[in-house]
Formats: sequence, C-alpha cells, structure tokens
Amino acid sequence: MSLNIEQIRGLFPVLHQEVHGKPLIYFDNAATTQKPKSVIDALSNYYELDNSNIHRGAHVLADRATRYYEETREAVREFIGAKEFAEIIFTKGTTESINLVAKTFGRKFIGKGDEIIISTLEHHSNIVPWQMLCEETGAILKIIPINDAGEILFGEFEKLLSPTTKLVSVVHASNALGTINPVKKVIAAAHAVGAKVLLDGAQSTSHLEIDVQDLDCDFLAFSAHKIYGPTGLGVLYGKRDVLEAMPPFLGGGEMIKEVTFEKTTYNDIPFKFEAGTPNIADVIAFKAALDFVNSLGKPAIKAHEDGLLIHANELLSDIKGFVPIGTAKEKVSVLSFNINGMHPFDVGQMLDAKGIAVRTGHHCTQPLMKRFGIEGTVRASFSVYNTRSEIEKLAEGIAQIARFKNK
Ligand code: 7TS
Repeated sequence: MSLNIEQIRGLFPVLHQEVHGKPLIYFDNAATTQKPKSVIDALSNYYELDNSNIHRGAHVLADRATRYYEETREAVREFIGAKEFAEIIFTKGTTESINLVAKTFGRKFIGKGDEIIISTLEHHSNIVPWQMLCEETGAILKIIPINDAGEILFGEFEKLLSPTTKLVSVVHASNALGTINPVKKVIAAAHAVGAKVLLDGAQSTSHLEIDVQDLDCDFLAFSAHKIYGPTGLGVLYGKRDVLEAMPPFLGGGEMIKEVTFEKTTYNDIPFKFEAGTPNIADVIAFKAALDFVNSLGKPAIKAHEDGLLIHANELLSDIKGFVPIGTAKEKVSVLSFNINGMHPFDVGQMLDAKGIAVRTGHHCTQPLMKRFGIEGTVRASFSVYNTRSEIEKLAEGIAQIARFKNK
C-alpha cells in the first residue's frame, strides 16, 4: 500500500516553514525525526490535565498518569515483540541504555581477559562505554572490520568469536552509512560461543520491523526521538533472566522494595532499573509516536524511504565530483557523501542556504571515518514525510555545488 505523503506532512507542523526564504527540506532525520501534532498534543495534554507523579499517589491524577505511563510500556513491548512488559526499561536514550548495560551487566559478568566485540560501524555511544569498562576490568575490546561498501566482514567476525567472548554489541543500522547489519546471523553465531548480544537499534527501530524474540537478542537499545517521539527518552529491552541477574544501575526511589539502614532489597524488573521520578510526560507522549508509526506500518514506511534513496542515487550518480560513502546492499535511507575538493561542512552550509537541512561531520563515528580515510561526510537521511520533489531539489543543489568546484 502506498502512503499519502501530503496527508502525512500535514501532521507535522514544523515542516511548514521557510528557512533562508526557502521552504524547509528536512533531511536530518537520522539525528532526530520531527514530531507529529499528536505527540505535541499528548505532551501538552499531560501537563494540562494529568500531571502527577506515578506509582505512588493515592489520587485520580496519579492513577491516570501511572496508567498512561504503563500503557506506553505495553505499546513498546508490542512494537518490538518482547515477551513481557517487565523487559522494557525506560532510560534517557540509546546512550544511557548502553551505559546501563556496561555498568551493570558488564561490571558483574565481564572480567579481566574477557572479550567484547563491536564493529567498525559503531556510534561513539557503542564504543566508549565498552572502553571504559575494559579500562576498569581489564577486559579486551575487539573490532569487526568492514569492506569498502561499509559492510561487516562476517568471516572475520566469526574468527574473533571464542569462549572468552562475553558480549557482542553491534549496531543494527549504521547512522553514518545506513548499512543494515545481518544481525540475526551475528546473534546466532555469538550465542553459539555463549556470548550475549546487545543491538544498538537507534537507527533501525524507525525503519525496520523488529521482533526481539525472533532475533533472539539479549538487549536492544533505542531512542524515542528518532521514532517521531520526544527527546530525553529511550528504551532498554533485556531478556527477563538477564535483567534479573544484573545489579541495579542507579539507586534511589522506585527501584527498591524495602530500605533499612542495614540493607535494601531491590524492586522487581523493570522498576529495579528506573530509579527516581522518570520522564513521565515524554513516556506518555511516546505512545502517540508509536501509534503514528503503527498506523502507517513499517513495511510501507520502509518502501517509501527506499524509493527516495533509489531516486537520490539515480539523480546523483552522474554528478562529477560526487563521492558516495557507504554503498552496502542492505541500507536504511541514509545518503552519506562527499564532494571532491570540498569540506563537508561547507557543502552543508551551502545546502542550508537552499533550505536543505543535512548533517555534516563525523556523525559520532570517528573510527569509521578513519577507516574510509576521511574526516567526515555530508549526510542526508530520509523519513516518511520526505518527498520525491525534495530529493530532486537536493540533487539540483548538490549538482550546483559540485559544478562550482569540479568544473
Ligand atoms: N547509536 C546510533 C546508531 C545512533 O545513531 C545514535 C544517535 C546513538 C546511538 C545515540 O543516541 P542518543 O539518542 O542517545 O543520542 N545518532 C545521531 C546521529 O546520527 N546524529 O545525531 C545523533
């Protein structure tokens, strides 16, 4: 079923504005997606009608806020196909979700000489927490290499696996190149040596259908703000037995059953990992974002975005001086490129002057940029509300910039 993109655009107030006197073309969706009116309304409705602290009040507002908060947890469970709502933990974002695993699972189960495997494609938030853990424990970080298209070398990954591998933590879809990793194969191979697997789903959850039970990952980390939801909110999915075996992350209210000065007993999952007053408003509004995605269906979203990427590649491939970075066979709708002889930042500024918002730089993937021998790229990342005519304007803009430099 093809989507009515004009109707979808009507749901996103922010898209209908001019920048530098030109209609805004928003192609920075891998950084954060825009929010539909339903999400914005859910936020203000919460503060206007329901604002209250959850899980503890003895009054109507507290009951209502608690119910809405837990309804989002159930919606997230369904969204990723988890078995139970107890396996869904709310965090600040993908970054915090990964750090939570490093600081709890990592500290308890990964020791000196143990190995953690990540890939060359990782975002800094799936590199640095493991480096910190390795520094603390004496564990060793191993890196899966990639080919020139930006795909992991699966055979090399298999060679890295051994009984000392305790964790494989890989990105599902790369934010810098768009590569979709063969995660089901990665998970099966890691499990065969007894390692647990964390998937960084920051870029995959908005585009690809996710079923954590079918994938069989032990953890999945993602951010609400990349799926049309609010900022400051993320999710950590973990399998029940793994979460139960992990010590708590932060200590405080909510995460306890009983506190005495001698000893504290911890709450059951997921509350064991949600210390303090959580981000109630954003959790509640996130349900509206999930409803939006579900109303369209991810296959239809992906089909539209794939069409945009194909169209962009067709229009751009003949442009002299246009150098695509990341040409994997399986990709989400991320177009990373450079223009010969130009700094990515300058290209970004020139596109901005045409009303086109892209991201430039290393995209928090400096080791990946180093692998390609570059400092950074220009990245245009597409979403469900982008149109073919916007892609044509991008291509025209790039052609003009490249002509100017590559005569
Ligand atoms: N992992 C990946 C693959 C990401 O793309 C990002 C954010 C993160 C982790 C961290 O997510 P956060 O919500 O905790 O910040 N990526 C980007 C980006 O590509 N441009 O801006 C943020």
